[in-house]
Amino acid sequence: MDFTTFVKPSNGDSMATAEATDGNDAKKLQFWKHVEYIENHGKQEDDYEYCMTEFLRMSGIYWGVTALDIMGQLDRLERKYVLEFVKRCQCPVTGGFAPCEGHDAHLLYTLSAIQILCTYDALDEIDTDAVVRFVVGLQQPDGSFFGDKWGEVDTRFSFCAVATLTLLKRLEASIDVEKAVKFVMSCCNQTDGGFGSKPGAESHAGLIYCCVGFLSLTQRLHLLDVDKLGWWLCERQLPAGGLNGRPEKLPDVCYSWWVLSSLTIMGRLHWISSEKLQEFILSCQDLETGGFSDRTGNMPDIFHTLFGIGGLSLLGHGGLKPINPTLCMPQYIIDRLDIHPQKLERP
Ligand code: GRG
Repeated sequence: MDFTTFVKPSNGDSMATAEATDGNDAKKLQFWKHVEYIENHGKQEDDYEYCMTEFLRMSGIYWGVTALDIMGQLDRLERKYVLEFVKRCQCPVTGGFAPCEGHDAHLLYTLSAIQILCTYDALDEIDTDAVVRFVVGLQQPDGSFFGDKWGEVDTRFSFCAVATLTLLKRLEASIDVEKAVKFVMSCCNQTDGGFGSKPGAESHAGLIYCCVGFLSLTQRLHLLDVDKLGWWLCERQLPAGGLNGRPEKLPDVCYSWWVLSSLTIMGRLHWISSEKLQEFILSCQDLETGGFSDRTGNMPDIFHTLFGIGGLSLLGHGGLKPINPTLCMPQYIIDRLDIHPQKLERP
């Protein structure tokens, strides 16, 4: 697969090198450098890291497409080639999507594929009935979801299933929503109000996003202990401003998405210091190449780039389009689809 074809030919000098640099750069969003970083990501097909991440290529494209769209720069990618790649990854047998050709279909990449198709308003170009059959076939008698035919169960897959069906507008008419809710609630920990990957598993901000997002999509946010969970989530902010994913862990830019989106859905975004978090996120920009890393000074990657930009959008940073906290897609697309994930008002 030639990913270079996803990127439109450059029509001038590198914007990254043309952008002036000064001592305050780490405090400002390096907008054009990030745009160029995402464009270049698709050109590095001989790069070791790029090759080693083939198994998650579909999600990588979703991260890049979404970040560019939030920055108003979606037209830098070739729509036609992105869509051709996505369509080649739909499995003719199961109906689900693989991360790239030659791999097995999985719920994780099926959601990413549907998110990309929605962004390009191209759902009519694939067999959506087959996708619904794939998702429905993965629900288990206890309401949980396998990620694929190999049978791993995880609350991430519950989220991916309901998010995919919501985007296809087939949620109520397909799976057993009540049982799915019961399973997710069985993963809630009474001590901190958080959620883990399965019943009894430790609370983790990434899985909390999946479960809060799941409850937002199924209109069941009343089942949350919002004050207890909100308190645990805002305790994730460390003195230097960054957020970790559970106690005693290091901060990581990606929790700017998992924690902030959950707090936003619960109407409690104001419980953390926006100013200090923005400072931390901006300190994780690579001032030379663009892109965001997990922590200050580390190598950037496309995953942290989306979640850095997504976090800044949730915090209302200028120059970025609003992002939907439940589906991690630009709000204008969610509006176009006429989808309404539940969100609590600030008390
Ligand atoms: C549509 C945005 C979107 C997502 C789809 C797959 C998924 C749903 C969500 C993944 C949520 C998740 C589990 C995120 C955590 C990712 C991460 C950085 C895990 C690292 O965990 P550890 O234990 O790191 O290695 P810590 O930070 O705890 O030390």
